Amino acid sequence: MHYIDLRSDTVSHPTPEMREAMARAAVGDDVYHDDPTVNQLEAEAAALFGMEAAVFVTSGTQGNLCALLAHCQRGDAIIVGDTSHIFRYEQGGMAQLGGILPQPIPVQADASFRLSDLENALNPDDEHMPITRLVALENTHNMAGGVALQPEKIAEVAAFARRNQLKLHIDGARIFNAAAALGVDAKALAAGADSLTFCLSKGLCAPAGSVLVGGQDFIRRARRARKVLGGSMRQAGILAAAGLIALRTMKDRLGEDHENAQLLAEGLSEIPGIIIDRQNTNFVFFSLAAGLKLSLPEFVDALRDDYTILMSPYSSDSRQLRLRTHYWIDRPAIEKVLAAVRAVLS
Ligand code: TLP
Repeated sequence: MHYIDLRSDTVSHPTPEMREAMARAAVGDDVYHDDPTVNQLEAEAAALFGMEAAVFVTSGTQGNLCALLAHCQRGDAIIVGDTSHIFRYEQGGMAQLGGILPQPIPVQADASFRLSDLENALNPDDEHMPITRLVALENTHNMAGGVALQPEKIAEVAAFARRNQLKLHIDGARIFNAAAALGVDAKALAAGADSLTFCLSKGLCAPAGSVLVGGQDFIRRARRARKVLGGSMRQAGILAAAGLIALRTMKDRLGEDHENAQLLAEGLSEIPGIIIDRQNTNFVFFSLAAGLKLSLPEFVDALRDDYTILMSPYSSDSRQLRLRTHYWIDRPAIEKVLAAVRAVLS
């Protein structure tokens, strides 16, 4: 059955070109640094962000955790957004596996941090307190509705980090969406950062994998962290081959997904009973109006069962839904979704 799947961009499948490249990929044992396709992916990824080195990891979660383990010691603290993916949706891996204490601060609507919040969260040099070692940003910001963080805001945090001898890590799971939305080069969004993770398997359509970029010594430590997390793969060139296509051809078309998200939001806003909450990049958040007869589960079930359209409720206790556009959601699919929502709510 063919579904129009708007639950996330993680559901995107590899393209035919990726499958072809995967079948033909030259491979070796990546734990011996012998896989030419992985090496190529890492070299291209590092160059794209103006960093010295890169390591191919299994997922965004693993990339972020490898970064924190490589930057911090047990007992260190990091300043992180209270709605960030690292803090909320990665099982507290930093604390669970790394003995690192998260110090959450509020994330503003534009995904930035207030300087006063950063300053208040920074521990003084006092033996009662953990040593603050790092600040983590997220771009685009998932819980802030997919908003792209502006380079000037990144620069402010980078300057704060430098002044206080902190490292700056960026969870750039969707950094190319941010670059497309802001009309800047991805490198500009890594300026001042010590490390950045980006995902190949979200809007870029690769079947699996993320890349962590940073300095040479940092990446050596991150590779050790990846090993202990069980993330070192062998003939991983099969996956990296899809990643190379993602980097070379898919990152530059993400603007289309943003246009489709905008069209979707515009169309939905004209349907009685729908309230658009936020639309940024490839994200659309909307709510069902309180007066509707239909409950949120009934709405989601009707779209799935009668129209083969998949949507995710944002949380079980709200009437909000979160949609993401991606490569496999084209204009005709947007039209079908709008017609289906109109029919379900009529
Ligand atoms: N996010 C997923 C879910 O985990 C919520 C999604 O569908 O959006 N950073 C950010 C900003 C993310 O949104 C995600 C995935 C990750 C990191 C983790 O990536 P993976 O799923 O590859 O571990």
